[in-house]
Amino acid sequence: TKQITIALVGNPNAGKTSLFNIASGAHEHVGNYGGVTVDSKEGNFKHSGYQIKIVDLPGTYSISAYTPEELYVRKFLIEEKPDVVINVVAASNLERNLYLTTELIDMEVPMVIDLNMYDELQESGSEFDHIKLSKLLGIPIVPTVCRSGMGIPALFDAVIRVYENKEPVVRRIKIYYGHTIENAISKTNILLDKEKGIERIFPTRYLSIKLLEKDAEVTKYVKHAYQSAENILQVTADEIKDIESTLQEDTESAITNARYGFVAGGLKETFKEKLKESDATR
Ligand code: GDP
Ligand code: MG
Ligand code: K
Repeated sequence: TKQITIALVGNPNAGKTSLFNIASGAHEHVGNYGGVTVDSKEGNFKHSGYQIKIVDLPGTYSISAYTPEELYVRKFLIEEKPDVVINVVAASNLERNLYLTTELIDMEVPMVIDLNMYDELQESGSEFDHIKLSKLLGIPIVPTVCRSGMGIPALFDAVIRVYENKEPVVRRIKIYYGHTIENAISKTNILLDKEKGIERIFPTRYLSIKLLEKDAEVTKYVKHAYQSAENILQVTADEIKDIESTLQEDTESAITNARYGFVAGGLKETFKEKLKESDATR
């Protein structure tokens, strides 16, 4: 049998541990994540002829590497390179949950979105065309209720299809950061790609975005791995200055806002929130 590793990535309380428990038969504590230690749990199970190792990672709202949890998740994705990532998304709070999704898209990881808490979405009366969003993103989206197990076999079927490259989804979207930032990304991409003989552990576009975000870890990595680092970082610093004078905001906020804008745009086309009565009668 073939062996693959799946990592669960998502906000706290999205249902990662519930999914982990059902899939692997484990009995990990489900509830509020309040522990001080940051670690992951591993379980094993079989699905469609595969021996699957499933890893329950700490919950995070972002993977920008500002908290120990975020650093842990990012390091895991980069160093362990799971075969497929399941991005567990709480359907009850799409806007906030999908922010992390934009970062996973930038990292270009093979992924499936688990649209969990589907029961709550249905009870809310809101309408969400997840099939349309899936097509917009180029990422399979599978509804589940991890509390009961609904949808979980279909979720792992999608994981296997992604692993085997059999998902009908043709092309994965890229987050569009707006004309000014995209120009800077392209320039940095060229410099990064010019250097030969580098083991590319990050996608080039991701490195460029992170350099523009002044990400300390990625900057350190580029310094260490690229012979022309000095030039690359100088050019990036100049680009940052240009961006900030053009947009009148720092590049970190511009990039963060573009991610939120991307999510809002996708939801505008696919999500119709049912207003609570108290809202509607006001
Ligand atoms: P984690 O923080 O991502 O590991 O999330 P947990 O698995 O600990 O789940 C957080 C809470 O959501 C728990 O109370 C679960 O019982 C509940 N939960 C998980 N999945 C679902 C679901 O699909 N529907 C509903 N209504 N609750 C869920
Ligand atoms: Mg958990
Ligand atoms: K939890």
